Amino acid sequence: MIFRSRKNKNGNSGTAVEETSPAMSKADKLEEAGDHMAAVEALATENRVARDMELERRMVRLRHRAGIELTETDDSPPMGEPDYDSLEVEGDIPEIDASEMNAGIARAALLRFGCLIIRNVVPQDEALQMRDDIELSFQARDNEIVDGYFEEFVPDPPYAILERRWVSDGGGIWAADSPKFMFDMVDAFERVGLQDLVEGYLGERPAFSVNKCTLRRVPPDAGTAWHQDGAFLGDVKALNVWMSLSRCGDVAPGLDIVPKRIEEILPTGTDDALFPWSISDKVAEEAAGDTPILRPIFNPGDVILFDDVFLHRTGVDGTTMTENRYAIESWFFGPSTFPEEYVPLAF
Ligand SMILES: O=C(O)CCC(=O)C(=O)O
Repeated sequence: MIFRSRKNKNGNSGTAVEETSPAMSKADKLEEAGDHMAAVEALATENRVARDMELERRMVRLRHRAGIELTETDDSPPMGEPDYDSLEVEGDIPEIDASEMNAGIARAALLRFGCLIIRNVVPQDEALQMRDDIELSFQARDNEIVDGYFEEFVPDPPYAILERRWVSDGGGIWAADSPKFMFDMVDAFERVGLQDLVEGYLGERPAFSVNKCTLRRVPPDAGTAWHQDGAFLGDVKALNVWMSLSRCGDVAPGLDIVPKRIEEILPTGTDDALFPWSISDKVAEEAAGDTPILRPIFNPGDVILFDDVFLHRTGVDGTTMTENRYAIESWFFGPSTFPEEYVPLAF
């Protein structure tokens, strides 16, 4: 938003009046014409030159409106083809460098091992900056400061937000509640090729959501529970891009994972399971069978991809870990399978 002083008849300055920036005017026209994502692009171009909270806030709103349209579809094109020939695995878990990443390898890895680790996806200094920004978002939320790092997103009716409290109690902030972070995150995902990878993997332009795109700050004594996200997402075509923004798995909580393809949703809420949707140790160990349960070490900017049937939990050890872990958990959906009670965003 530009503020310009309005001069009176004598040429003296009077009250300041608001004037819309050229990028905002362009976005207004594009939105009126129904092209929400072109409006996002116009604002993003301007925002890369001069950061502006108003633009960042508007982009979240436009992504939401584009997401509503995107998810009003019954089309479900086939998912990307797996490229088994390019998948070389040493050890128990497939791992590649960002320079090798593509949708075919990701599909092959998830179909064989349930997951794929990709190293160095975002440069470390950028990942650490994002870590600091997550910390600032938490501070803004905890001190009730509304400044672009944190402000609660209110969706267009009839969409409603029901479980924000549940996420914040679990050490998370929704990316949509941090317009500044959302801009940096989407920009980084686009720049490093994650957007193309997700689209190639799902076989269509993905939707993501307010509810399941979360910035995480996890302390060493955090709670944990084995789970498959499909237990509460329902029957979805989905991919989670989980990106570590600080070293974890040794000094800070990582992820405990069962690196094998599991086709079905396992029984939840049995034995010592903590929640109706979580899985007991007994069921998790039986499901793992001969597959070792791993706790990989991640550095800032590393990614693990997995889907809704992957068995995992937060990997905590209150006795040896001393630091918080920062990460992005971002779930992408084939639009026709978008979870009904979630609030859509276009990527
Ligand atoms: O970040 C964590 O510790 C948990 C992540 C998780 O459960 C998920 O990404 O589905």
